[in-house]
Amino acid sequence: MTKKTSQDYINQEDKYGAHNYHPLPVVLEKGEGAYVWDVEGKKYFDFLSAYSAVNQGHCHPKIVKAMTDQAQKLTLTSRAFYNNVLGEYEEYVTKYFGYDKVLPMNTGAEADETAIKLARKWGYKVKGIPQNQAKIIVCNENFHGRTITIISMSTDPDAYNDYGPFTPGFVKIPYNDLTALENELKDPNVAAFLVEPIQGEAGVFVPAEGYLKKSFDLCKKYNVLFIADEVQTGIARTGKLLACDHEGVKADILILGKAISGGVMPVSAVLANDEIMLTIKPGEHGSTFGGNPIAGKVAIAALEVVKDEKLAENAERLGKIFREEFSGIKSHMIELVRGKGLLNAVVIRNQPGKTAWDVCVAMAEAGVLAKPTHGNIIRFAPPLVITEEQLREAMNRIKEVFKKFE
Ligand code: IF1
Repeated sequence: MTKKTSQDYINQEDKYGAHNYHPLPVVLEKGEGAYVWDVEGKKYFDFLSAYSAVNQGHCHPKIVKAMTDQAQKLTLTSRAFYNNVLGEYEEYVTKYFGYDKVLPMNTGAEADETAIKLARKWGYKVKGIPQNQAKIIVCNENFHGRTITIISMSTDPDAYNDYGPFTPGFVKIPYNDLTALENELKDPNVAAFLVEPIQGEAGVFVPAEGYLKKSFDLCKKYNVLFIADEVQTGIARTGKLLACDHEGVKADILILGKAISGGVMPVSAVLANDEIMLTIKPGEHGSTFGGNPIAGKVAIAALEVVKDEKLAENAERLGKIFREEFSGIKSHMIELVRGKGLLNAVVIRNQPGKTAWDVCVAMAEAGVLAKPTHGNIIRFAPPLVITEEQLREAMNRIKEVFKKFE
């Protein structure tokens, strides 16, 4: 039996799988720390981290152990009964982030949907918005997931084309625009403002210093909930535990996903205080796997790793080095580099044969994996466990790649 090649796996996925992605032609088989290996045994630096889900590094032994130990005991009870892990996890995660309560879900999209339901419920039950009139303000170029309601908020045709009719009740404003926000907040039917502290998918748009704090203060002025979607920016990615921490903002509703599990399984969480969280009564929301015992143990381990290994501090320090090094690359292809912590992006001046995709293919050959977004932006987000030595080695390879395009 000859060993299957990368192309064999690519052909297999092409034949039997939906074509809802266009991956780089790399077939991965193993991951450890900041590295992944393909089926031919080639080693790469992972500079995508599964879109910031693998902040703790691939297959972190402590997190994997938490998963395998629990998997031998009890994997799933559903919420029809109690179990001896959920309460432990709920206490741990609420104290970790400083909220009264958590509503456990699985994917980021489910957590965003949960936050939208919470905001609407609070709008009707507490703020007194007339039934079915609640509005939620969102930003242009947002990304909050792929469900019908979430793409109803989207301004990206690739996200919403041919998926109508759409969920009503969303007001779109420009990101990083406080005047536009205040104009909409004056509407008494607004329940919440849902925002990414940094717009990841849009291309790592970092808003002006103070935008989050001023947005939060405006929301309080008009009795509107401030909801932070930290699915991608959270869990130490931007150099603080949460991106909102850079401005001392404590969201009314905090949405977490991805790296809350270290990327070993889908875990997401919505955190809020009692006035908001207790508007949902028994039987009014739920999920089969939400809060399952394995998820609870995995999330505790993943969050302990963040603190024990000082991942936020590492992201802050190495992110500065990354942006300094990148700014030093003399290439007509590089328009700019931006980001915070180890969530960075490089904007490429695309030309035929010299596009962001071409750069990513060349980087893969050089042993560095990254992927373009929106055609000309390359996101660089290595696991936060990367060492300075590894980062500099990867940077040297990236510099060589840009030299080849000169
Ligand atoms: C894809 C990127 C896209 C997110 C924020 C919620 C979710 C995401 C801020 C939903 C998910 C993922 C989804 C994945 C690629 C990746 C992504 F921004 F991270 F790069 F798509 F824009 N809030 N982002 O970033 O979480 O349901 O996926 O667990 O759909 O292609 P999910």
